Amino acid sequence: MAGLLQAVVGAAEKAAQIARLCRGAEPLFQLLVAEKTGTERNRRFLQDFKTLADVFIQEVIKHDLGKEFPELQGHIHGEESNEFQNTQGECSGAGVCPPHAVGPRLRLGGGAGAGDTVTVQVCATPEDTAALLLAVLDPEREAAELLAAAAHGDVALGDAEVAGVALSMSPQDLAIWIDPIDSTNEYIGGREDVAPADGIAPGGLCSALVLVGAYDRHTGCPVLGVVNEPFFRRDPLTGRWQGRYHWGVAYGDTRLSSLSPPPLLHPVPRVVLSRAEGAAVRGALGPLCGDRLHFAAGAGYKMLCVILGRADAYVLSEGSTFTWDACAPHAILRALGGGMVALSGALRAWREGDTGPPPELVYNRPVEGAVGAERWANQGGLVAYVHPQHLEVVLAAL
Ligand code: 2IP
Ligand code: CA
Repeated sequence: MAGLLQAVVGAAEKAAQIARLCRGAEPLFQLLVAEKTGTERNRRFLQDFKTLADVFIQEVIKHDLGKEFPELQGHIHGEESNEFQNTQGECSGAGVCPPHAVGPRLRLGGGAGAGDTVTVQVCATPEDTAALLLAVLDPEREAAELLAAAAHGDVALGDAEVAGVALSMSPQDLAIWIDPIDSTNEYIGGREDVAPADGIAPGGLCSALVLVGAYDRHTGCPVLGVVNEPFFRRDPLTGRWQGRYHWGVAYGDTRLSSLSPPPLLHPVPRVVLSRAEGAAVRGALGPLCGDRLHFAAGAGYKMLCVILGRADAYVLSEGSTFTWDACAPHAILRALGGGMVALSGALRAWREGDTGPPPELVYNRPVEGAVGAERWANQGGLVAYVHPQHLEVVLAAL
């Protein structure tokens, strides 16, 4: 299929541009940080504009991919529901409705009356999109217009390598998971001065990522992933944020990536954990890893650390990540010869003496009996790795 990779990379890049715009354009930035600053502006808006930015970015990706590949329409999912309402009612958005999307989410601006629901989406023209956004943001017309213009703008990738990749996958066999902004807290916090340890930043703006992954509708296997770092570095001349992106394809025997597999340098893995990881995993991995144990914010960022070889494994004991966090990085890991397994299943197999590769996470199977976002939790934790040797060492230690 010509152009799928280019379309996903392009959509993620447009998302990254909007993420930068929300921090860089004053009318948007004021809204973004309103919660923190406690100004009058604040009280008028939500629980937050950040949710709107997140939802809108997701809708932009959905719109652009669906337009180019109509076969994907109805199969592009994301973390957020795109319905906004100002009543106590339950979120009725199609698709995933995360727990924090339940209940009043955004106090609607003057453009919509009490009880109205606004379905945030990209319309046919920038004017229509701005008008729709204004129903939520009124009277912040400039903010609505800035967002609409960015959504309808074209992204010039200029990436000959990406343009040259023709894949033998057909879009009617694929579906998409989007995390419009992973590590939202760090995105809002906006810290730029967090010093990395061994190349791994414990937090800060650099851990906010756009994640877009495609999986096989039938097998649930991740096949194509793009991880975009909107805040990779500031241009030393202009002071503007510059991003970068990474991609990978793993389909049949095809393995392609913008990156080379990181070399196996040390038998003892450098492991990255959530700062919220529990005592059991910390206690088991501490003696093994010593000063090779690191902590970082952002599920996607920790997976990216493994992709880039800054860490050899990301271990998580809880079901606190979701399909949209893992699909894109997982596809890249597979393209590099690694993978992502459910920790609980891998440990069970290990203890039973099963020496084969443990089953990897899949993306088409909701958790039975679960509701809302929990349907798509990566239950039983996970291990992301590049080298199977490191996976084994981690499982043995746990
Ligand atoms: C979050 C975000 C958090 C992560 C959590 C994700 O996604 O990446 O940082 O927790 O698992 O679901 P932690 O930082 O402890 O790894 P989002 O920011 O999109 O809600
Ligand atoms: Ca996320």
